Amino acid sequence: MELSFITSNPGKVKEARKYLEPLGVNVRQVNFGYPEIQADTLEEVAEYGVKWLSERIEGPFFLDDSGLFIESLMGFPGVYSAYVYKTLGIEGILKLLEGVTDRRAYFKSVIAYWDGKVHIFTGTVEGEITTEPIGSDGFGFDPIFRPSGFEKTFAEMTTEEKNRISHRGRALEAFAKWLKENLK
Ligand code: ITT
Repeated sequence: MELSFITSNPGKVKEARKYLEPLGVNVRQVNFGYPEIQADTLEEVAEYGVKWLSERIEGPFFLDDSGLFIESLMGFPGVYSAYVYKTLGIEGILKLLEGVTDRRAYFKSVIAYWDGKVHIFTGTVEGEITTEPIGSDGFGFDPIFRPSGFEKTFAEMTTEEKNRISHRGRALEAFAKWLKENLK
């Protein structure tokens, strides 16, 4: 079967394909902008987006709303991660954390799937923000995020390595399990 992944981010699509293609699901990237409302949680943003899209897009589809939550910044940039990435960027985050010793952070990913109603799948991964960007793979904040228990940043990992432990990998795993059980 074919599922549309509504996203502007090819890095997300690459990760999703690794999980869903083995199930026989062909993932098609559809770059169709949708409103990302200002809300307190990624779940609310994802749910609003999926409902808005359901009135404009045919067939089953899903989207992924993610964020980086930095403990010493009270969870910032969190739901504002896309905007902060585009404005402050990685260097801006490193500047905000200059001299800060508590560098704990986590990524969270919310996948919202629409098949006539909304199904939500989430995943998180804990780690820390490095003091400089390291690595050139992945996308977004990957060069400054080192998951707990690992020596490498996400940007130093292959897609497979990142998927095994990442927020999106966890959410995709739950989504894939659900698809397997429900698409028989
Ligand atoms: P779409 O909304 O079009 O899917 P986006 O890149 O804007 O793409 P999000 O709003 O979900 O996606 O992402 C918020 C920000 O967090 C964005 O700047 C991403 O680059 C970054 N981000 C999301 N997932 C990430 C990951 O796995 N590794 C590094 N950065 C990530």
